[in-house]
Amino acid sequence: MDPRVSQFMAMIKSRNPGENEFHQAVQEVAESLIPFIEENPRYKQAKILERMAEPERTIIFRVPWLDDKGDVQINRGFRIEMNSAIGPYKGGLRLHPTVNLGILKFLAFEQVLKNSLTTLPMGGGKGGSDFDPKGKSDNEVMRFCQSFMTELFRHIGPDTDVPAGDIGVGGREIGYLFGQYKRLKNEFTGVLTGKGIEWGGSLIRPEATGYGVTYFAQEMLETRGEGIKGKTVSISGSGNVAQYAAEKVTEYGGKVITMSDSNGFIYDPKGINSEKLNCIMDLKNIKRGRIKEYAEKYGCEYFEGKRPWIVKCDIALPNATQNEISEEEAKLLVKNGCICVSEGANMPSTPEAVEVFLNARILFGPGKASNAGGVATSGLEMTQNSMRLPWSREEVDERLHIIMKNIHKICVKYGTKENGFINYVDGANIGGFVKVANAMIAQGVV
Ligand code: NDP
Ligand code: 2IT
Repeated sequence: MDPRVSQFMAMIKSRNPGENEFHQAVQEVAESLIPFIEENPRYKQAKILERMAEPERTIIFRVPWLDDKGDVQINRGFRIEMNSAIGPYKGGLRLHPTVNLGILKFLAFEQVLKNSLTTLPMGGGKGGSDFDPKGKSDNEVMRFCQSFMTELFRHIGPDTDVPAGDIGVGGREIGYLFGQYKRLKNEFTGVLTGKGIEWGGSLIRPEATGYGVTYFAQEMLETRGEGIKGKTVSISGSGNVAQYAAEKVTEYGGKVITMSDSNGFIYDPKGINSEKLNCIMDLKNIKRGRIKEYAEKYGCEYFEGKRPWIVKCDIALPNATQNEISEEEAKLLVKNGCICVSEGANMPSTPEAVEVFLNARILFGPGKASNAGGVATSGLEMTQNSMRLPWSREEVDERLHIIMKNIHKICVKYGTKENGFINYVDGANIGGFVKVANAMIAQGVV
């Protein structure tokens, strides 16, 4: 490792002990940025990277609520307000039993660079709780969300910090959170994104991350004269991002052959067409069931406890969670002929897997670039809320598509190497950094 990176990482690790995912995210960025910063001493003098790795504010709070039996439950709530140099803090809320400070700091750190790449005026933040929505009734989820917002509301606002969804937070949860915020503040504002269409939401926001990840894959493929049409595509996850990635891939003429949840994956070599996808949407969004039921219904294979990367595909879209592609799985993907990985999840590839993809010179789109369509469309929701004027489906989708093309261009600008290879990791890290860094310098030591 570059000794400047190891020195920087030693400082990060000693200041943030035990926060492994945060270390991982910072290190990946530091490896791209430290050589760039050496060439641009004003960033070094102003200690921009050191400042970016320290949240502006971290809020941790108790979330007590009553379950359906009347028993008291206690969860921990978080909001990391990472960086507001280019706009209000912006980023999702995650509800999952694994949530801890280190995971949310990694997500908030990534979010700052991602939001900058969208070209919209949004700073970065992330929050959530170790609450597990699985197996909870709607009423329990509502009581949890109301309690969570009863503390969070004093820290957020449409010009301060604008949360949205992430794992375990979709339309239902945003509804309960919004209702409680409005009640506490007596204000109807665009304080959250991912709202329902009847009460300030944007068309295409539910679809945006999955569509964006597909648009980004298509852009990458076009640099090599290729496209999604006719390709086999492995998708992990079966939640918000996975569902709409599957929809767009199918629309582009690709064949989706896998989807998964935390228990295992289904392999449908005939392809998950739109009718079958509707069934998955119903299974996951309404019945809140397991992906295994798809295999039973359509008579295809189900692999319990396995991830989809063991089957042959042309394109892989990891859309579930962090560190879901190991080094071994990355090697298998490459060996089986995979030419493109576009990350819908945040940091789904381990550092070793990323190295495998880059060494094999395949097209690798890191999450902060390829999954930025979700937050970008949240930015468009904020714009519509400010204007008090909703846009049509076509208008929002077109803007999303243009933003994804622009992010691709930024990656090409900052990531193209002398031999012509586009390193999208460097491109996204440097491209996202410059705007935030310049804003921080202009605003002084704050
Ligand atoms: P959802 O909660 O809608 O779906 C998550 C999916 O991933 C589910 O299929 C879930 O399975 C699976 N999953 C979650 N945790 C794990 C785990 N530890 N191991 C295996 N599978 C897991 O979330 P989203 O689709 O919104 O988010 C997916 C990813 O995309 C996350 O990394 C998120 O940060 C990222 N992302 C989301 C955006 C958005 O707008 N929603 C925007 C940009 C990125 P199960 O049901 O069994 O838990
Ligand atoms: O990781 C992400 O970019 C998100 N979960 C979406 C955040 C947002 O504010 O829409």
